[in-house]
Amino acid sequence: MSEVPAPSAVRLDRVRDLIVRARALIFDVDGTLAETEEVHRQAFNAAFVETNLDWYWDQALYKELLQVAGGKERMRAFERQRGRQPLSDAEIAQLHRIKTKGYAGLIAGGGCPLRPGMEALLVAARKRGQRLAIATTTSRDNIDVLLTAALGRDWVDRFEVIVAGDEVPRKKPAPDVYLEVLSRLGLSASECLAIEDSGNGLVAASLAGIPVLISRSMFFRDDDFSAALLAVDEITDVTER
Ligand code: XBP
Ligand code: MG
Repeated sequence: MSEVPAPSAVRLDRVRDLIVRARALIFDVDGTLAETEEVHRQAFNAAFVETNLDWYWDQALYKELLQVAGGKERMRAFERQRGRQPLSDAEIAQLHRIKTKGYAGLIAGGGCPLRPGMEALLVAARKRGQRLAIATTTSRDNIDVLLTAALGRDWVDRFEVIVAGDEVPRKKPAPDVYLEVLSRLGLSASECLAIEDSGNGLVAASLAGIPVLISRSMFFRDDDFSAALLAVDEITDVTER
């Protein structure tokens, strides 16, 4: 990947200003709040073993498959690639339930810490009176197990609006989850700031008209973030002077 030029001081200041002025900060979950996709990958592979499927997703393959948002949709896309006898929707749903249970066990067992600077940003935003929301493709159960481990049981009190993947008709890169968050907040897109990690997330928030700050994550480093306000390696690159 070609070296990405460091953001200019002017651009950094502009984004810092937007972070503190936005009426609401809207957070993606996987890859953004925490580096969870490696845990998801392990949970998928454990589910394939448990159901005697001869599927195995190594990191290179998972990186490709992650272009498809949504675990059920990702398994369906993988199946199409293999051109084998398709699983029924009920079998895919059952496989996803097993995977989700396994993910919960991995997170509850070992946890997956929030990325550097994320909790401090949540605390600072609340102190400034900013409204906080979540717009994610994953399930509410997965959000709960991750943020309970990372922030404690009262994590949910920090977020005024939470919209999960299956609660809207279309997953990212469609804007549905972000449009639903804006509607429930009663705010316009330009009053908010979305914090994301992937190209699909950038497209989804941008289609909803929301400015986007990217915190690059493990599997999406090579995505095109040219439409973002700014792309940084860690949120601390912009929140900590
Ligand atoms: C990332 C996703 C999810 C996870 C797996 O969501 O695309 O599908 O990879 O979780 P985010 P599920 O929008 O938070 O980055 O198996 O529950 O889909
Ligand atoms: Mg993400």
